[in-house]
Amino acid sequence: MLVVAIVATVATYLSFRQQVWLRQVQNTTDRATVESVRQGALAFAGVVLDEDLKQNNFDHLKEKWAQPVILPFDGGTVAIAITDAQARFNLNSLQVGGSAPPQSGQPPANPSNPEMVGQITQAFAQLLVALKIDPGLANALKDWIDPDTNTLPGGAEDLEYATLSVPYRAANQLLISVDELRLIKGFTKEIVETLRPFVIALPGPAPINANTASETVLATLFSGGGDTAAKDIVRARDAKPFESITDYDKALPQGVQKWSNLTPSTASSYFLVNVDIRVGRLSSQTEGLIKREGNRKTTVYWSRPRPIVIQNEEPS
Ligand SMILES: [Ca+2]
Ligand SMILES: [Ca+2]
Repeated sequence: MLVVAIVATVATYLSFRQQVWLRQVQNTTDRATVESVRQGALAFAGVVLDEDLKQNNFDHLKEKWAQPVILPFDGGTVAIAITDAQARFNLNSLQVGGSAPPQSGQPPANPSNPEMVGQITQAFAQLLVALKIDPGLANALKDWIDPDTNTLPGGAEDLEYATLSVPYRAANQLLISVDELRLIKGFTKEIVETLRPFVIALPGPAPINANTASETVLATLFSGGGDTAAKDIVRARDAKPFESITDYDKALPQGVQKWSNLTPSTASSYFLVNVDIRVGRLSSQTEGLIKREGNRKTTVYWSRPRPIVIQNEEPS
C-alpha cells in the first residue's frame, strides 16, 4: 500500500517536473518571439510615418498613422498604436522654447531670454491650473531643468534637494522622461499621473500641433481667451484639418491673446508608439518615441519594454 502511494507520488512529481520543463522551453521561445515582434512593430511604425510624409506636409487625426492596428502573427497578435507626441505640452519648452526650431540662418531660441521663459512658464502654469494643480510647480520644473542654481519663487535647486533624507541634486538639464517629474519638489505621484496624458519630455524645441492637441493643451497657447479659442480650433480642424498656420490663424476668434513665444504647428516630428504583444501566455507592452526627420531618416529615439507579464493559468 505504502509502495503504491510512493510510486504514484513520484510519478505525479515527475510528470509535474516535465510539465514545468516544457513550460520553461515554451516561455523561452515566446520571449524570443516577443523581442523580434517588438523590434518589427517599432520598425513598422517608422515605415507608416515615412509613408505619411509622402502624402502631405501636415499631420492630423484622420490620417492612416493615427489609426491603431492589430496584426496577427504565428502564435499571437501585436497591437500598434501611434499617437502624436506634439499633441502634448513639451515640459522641456520651459528651457528650449515652444516654437518651431528656427530655419537655418536664424538664431536659435535663447534659453535666457526672460520674455520667452516667462511666457512659457506661465503657459505651463495655466495648464496646471486647468488640471487643478498648484501653478507654483511651474517654477520648480523650471529650476530643475535650467542650468543655473538660482532658486525661483516656490522653486528648488541643489540646496533644497540636498536636505532630503535621501539627498540628490537638481538635474539642471532637460527632462528625459515624464517619470522624472517625480524627483521634482511638489510633484506627487497623483500630480504626475494627472499630468501624464497632457505632457511629454522632448529632446528639443517642438511646437504643439494644432491638428492633434486636446482643448486643454490648446488653451495654453493663449494668455487670454484660451478656452474659447481652443473650442474654435477643434471645431474648425474637425471640419477640415489645418494644412498650414495660415489656416489655423483664420480659425481663431477675434481679440484672442496669443503667446508670441508659443506658436503651434500643423505638422509633427515626434510620435509615441505603443506596442502590445500577446503570444501564448505572455503579454508585453512597449512604449517608444519616434523622431521623423524626413528623407526616410525616421528613428526610434527611445523605447522601453515594460516588464513581461506571465498570466496566471486558468484553473482547468
Ligand atoms: Ca501627414
Ligand atoms: Ca537649475
